[in-house]
Amino acid sequence: MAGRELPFRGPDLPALHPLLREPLSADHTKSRLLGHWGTTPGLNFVYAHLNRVIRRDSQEMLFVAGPGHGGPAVVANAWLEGTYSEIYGQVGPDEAGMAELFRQFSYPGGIPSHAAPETRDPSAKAANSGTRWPTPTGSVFDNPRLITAVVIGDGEAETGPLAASWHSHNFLDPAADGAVLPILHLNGYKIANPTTMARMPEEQLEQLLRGYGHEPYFVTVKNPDNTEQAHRDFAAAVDNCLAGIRAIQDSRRGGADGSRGKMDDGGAAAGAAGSGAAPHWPMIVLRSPKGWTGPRTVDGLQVEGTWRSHQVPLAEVRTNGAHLKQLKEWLKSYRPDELFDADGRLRPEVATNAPAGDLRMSATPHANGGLLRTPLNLPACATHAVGVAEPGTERISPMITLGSWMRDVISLNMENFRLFGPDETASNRLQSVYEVTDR
Ligand SMILES: Cc1ncc(C[n+]2csc(CCOP(=O)(O)OP(=O)(O)O)c2C)c(N)n1
Repeated sequence: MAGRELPFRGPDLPALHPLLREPLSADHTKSRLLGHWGTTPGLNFVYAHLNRVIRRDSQEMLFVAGPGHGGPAVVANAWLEGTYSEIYGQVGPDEAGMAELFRQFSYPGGIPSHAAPETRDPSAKAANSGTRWPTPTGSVFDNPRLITAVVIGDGEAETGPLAASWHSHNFLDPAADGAVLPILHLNGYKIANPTTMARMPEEQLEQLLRGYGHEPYFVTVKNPDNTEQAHRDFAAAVDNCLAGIRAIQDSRRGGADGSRGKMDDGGAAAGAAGSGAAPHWPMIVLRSPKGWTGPRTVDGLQVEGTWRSHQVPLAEVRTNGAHLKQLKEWLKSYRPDELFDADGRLRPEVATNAPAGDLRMSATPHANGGLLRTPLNLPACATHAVGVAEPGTERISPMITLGSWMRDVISLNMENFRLFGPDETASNRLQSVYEVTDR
């Protein structure tokens, strides 16, 4: 996979010095600044914590970023884990590679500022707020070892598709399927306005989420400077969620034949945690400041913890010396020399925080259909052909004919094909499929 070229290389920039080993000057920056900072620290925080449990438990996990505008987070983590360099050989795991990564981010011939399918690192991701929860649910169907973590922005949570997605766990069978771990990220703002969920009284939000069938664990970053507290609290919440997921699954899997629960028994089999009661799937509500760890104020106005951090918090670094100085201080605050060695490679003690090989969320085969798909065994259409001696004389339903072909497709591919529809399989005349599969 190494060495794949990007299709087109945009204009060259003056040398970028990502590790700030040269004094930062205005022409080390791009003329057009583009990207979404506000959501990014939250995504990084969650990603790092998931890495901890992946390593501890050898847990297969998939990461879905509902706030797909936080492209910097998913791209950076794919690079830090080495996956990005394995795919794009010219973006190596060193200072030169980092400079090229920074150059190509949101730049002609490079990669989009949003997490996007055309960026070919295989981490699961989304570019559009609100539309992605079906991805995690689908990813764990018949995938009992997988946990898919999905970060949901509070702005995204106000969209119709996302609001409907809270019900999707009702389609999961704890015996045969994996689990989805929703992480509702209340950073308080969408693009330019406050969000409703972040302003609900906590008790009301808790009742709402319980009503949807979840067991919410709240983590609140009360003091943005006290990152240790935040890390401890979030780690405990992740541990509680994993324990809760395993308890639900164990209670349904012990001695079970692994077959799927049926929805036509009133949902009891699909939702039961042993006793027949529907389980409350664990989830996390993370309240953290938007743009956490970024510039606290700019030009006398609060930025961290407000909507002003949504995109580019320091927009005038080329023309405003105070902004440039703040940018330097901000970047230095991450102490790059403690993270990277003289060649710009991640220091081994830092690199080991990420899992290895296929357990890396950026490399998981669960997000790479090209590695997992197997061809369908398709019956010949001709065996379902309908003889029409003369046009307009016979009454034959094309949908019923299609249904009998679909029946044969299902019976030949019981392990890797599923017909999925909310309600209209029979009313759309595909009922022959019920000869070989349950509703
Ligand atoms: C379907 C869709 N509509 C609109 C947008 C434009 N958009 C980009 S960011 C954003 C706000 C997202 O807010 P939130 O989910 O709270 O994310 P965060 O605050 O973490 O950035 C919107 C509406 C989008 N990306 N997708």
